[in-house]
Formats: sequence, structure tokens, C-alpha cells
Amino acid sequence: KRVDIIGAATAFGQPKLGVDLGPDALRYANLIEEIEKMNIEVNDKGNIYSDFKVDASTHSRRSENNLKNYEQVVDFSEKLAAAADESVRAGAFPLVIGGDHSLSIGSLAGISPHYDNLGVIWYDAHGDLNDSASSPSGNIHGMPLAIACGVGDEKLVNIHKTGAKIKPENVVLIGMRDLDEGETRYIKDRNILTYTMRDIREKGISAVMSDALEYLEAKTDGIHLSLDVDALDPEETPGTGTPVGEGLSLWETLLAMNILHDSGSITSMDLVEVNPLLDEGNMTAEKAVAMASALFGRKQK
Ligand code: DIR
Ligand code: MN
Ligand code: MN
Ligand code: MN
Repeated sequence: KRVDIIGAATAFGQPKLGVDLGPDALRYANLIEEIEKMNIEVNDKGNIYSDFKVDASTHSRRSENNLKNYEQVVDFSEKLAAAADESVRAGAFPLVIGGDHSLSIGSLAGISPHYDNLGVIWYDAHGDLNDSASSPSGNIHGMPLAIACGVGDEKLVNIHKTGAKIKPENVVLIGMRDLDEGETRYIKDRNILTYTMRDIREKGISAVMSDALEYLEAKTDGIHLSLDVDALDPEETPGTGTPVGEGLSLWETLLAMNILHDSGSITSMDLVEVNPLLDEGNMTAEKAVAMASALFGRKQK
């Protein structure tokens, strides 16, 4: 299957500048060449940008509706959804590279209509399950999974296609260690399958991945992987906007990606929150490329 690279050059979902440069940092780290080595055809579709320009003086400003850069995120999400939709329609595997995690509003909106029951693996330190009422920050990158489940601002929920894009019972959270109160409540109310870092330390990452796959494969017709590089420990991936300690190692994540590869069940992916302006050299992008390569079959030694 051909892989379409879609660059989601957006920073509007969070306050720090530079995460919009993530797609190019990943290309400089040889993302395309490394996937091609697996004998996979890669089509780099370039970057998607909002019509709005970043204004450094207002970028991190609070807004009245507690949704920062709201118009910008709505505009960007519509554009990205159209590109992701077109890629699945053409029979390709969309690999959406970010960019902050608000891009998943658009990627899931574009991808999910092609499935009856799209599963989602959310590999992240955070649940990204806030709405404007529960969000302590007003940063929309803390909300995309809730929005995809149909919870939150009306315009954001109805991007590309009216209503919820996925069902909470088709979601698995992996790597959780920084959940807000409203997120914890939503997870409990909807009984979302959740693996915290403690669960991963107790069970091991390979059992967690197998259990997650078994849970989703039984009731979905495709599985989208949304990988936030802050799932890893900040010593591994320092180039990201909201690092949280006690995270996954690179080795564990490569193993997790190999297990997902071997399942043959992953049908699309987001690779998000690489911020080269916060990085040490380009190491976070380089490790993110290793993770994507492992998902496409590069074996862990
Ligand atoms: C926090 C942080 N839960 C928020 N979220 C992040 O702002 O809603 N998500 N960093 O990736
Ligand atoms: Mn995230
Ligand atoms: Mn995160
Ligand atoms: Mn293979």
C-alpha cells in the first residue's frame, strides 16, 4: 500500500511557536527515505497551512470562549480533513505529520467516514479529552479526541462531516500520566480502555499492545494510530511542547510499533508534537522517524 505523507504545519492548538516546523524537521530526519527502505511507495503531498498567518504577539493569548486560535484551528481542520479524505479515497495509507495534536480533529474527520467503526489508539502522556469547559489551558491540542467523539464546540465537532467521528468504546489510551479532572471523569463515564504508565510498568508494553489490538480488532474495521511524541520520556524526546516525566522509552515504543505492524491492522497514523525549536539538535524528529519506520516494518533488534 502506498503511504501518503501529509504535512500538518500548524501550531494553533497550543501556545509555543515552532511545532508548525515539525513536518520539515521529520523530512530532514529522512522520514521518506526510511519508509521507502521498507519497499513501500511514499508520496509526499507537502504541507497544509492555515490561511491565517502565525502572529507571535497574539498566538498564546486566552480567548473568551476558552478556545485559543479558534478560527485558525477551524480553518486548518477543514483543509486537513479534505486532504486526509482524498488520501484514503485514493487507497493510500495517510501518515499525517505535525504539527500540534489539534491536527487530529482534521485527520480523524477526513479518515473516519471511510469506515463503519474506526478504532483509535491514542499513544500520548495526555488524554486530549477536554472541552472548553473542562480545559485548564484553553489549548485546543488538549481536546481533539473529545471532539472526534462528538464532545465540544459545535463547529469543531462538525468539521468535514456532521457529528461524532468515532465512538469512545473504539478508543484505547496508552501512556497516560497527566489527565485533567474532566478527562478522568469522561474516561470513567464512557468506560474508555486506558493504560496508564503504571499499567505499562506492571504488564509490560508488549502485553498492553496485544490486549489493545485484541480489544479493537473484534469490533472495528480499521485502526488509526495517533502518536504524540510526549508519550515518551522527555530524556528521549525533549523537542516537544508539554513534556511529562516517567514516560515510555524509545525501545518500548519501537517494540510497540513492531507489534502494531505485525498485526496488519493499522490503517492510518498521526505523528505529532515534534517541535524543532525546543529540540536538542534534531533528535526528537530522528526518533519519531524511527517510530514510523518501525510501524512500517523495520524490526527492533
Ligand atoms: C492539558 C495538556 N491536558 C490541556 N494537554 C496536552 O491543556 O488540556 N496535550 N499537552 O497533548
Ligand atoms: Mn496529545
Ligand atoms: Mn501529549
Ligand atoms: Mn511487513
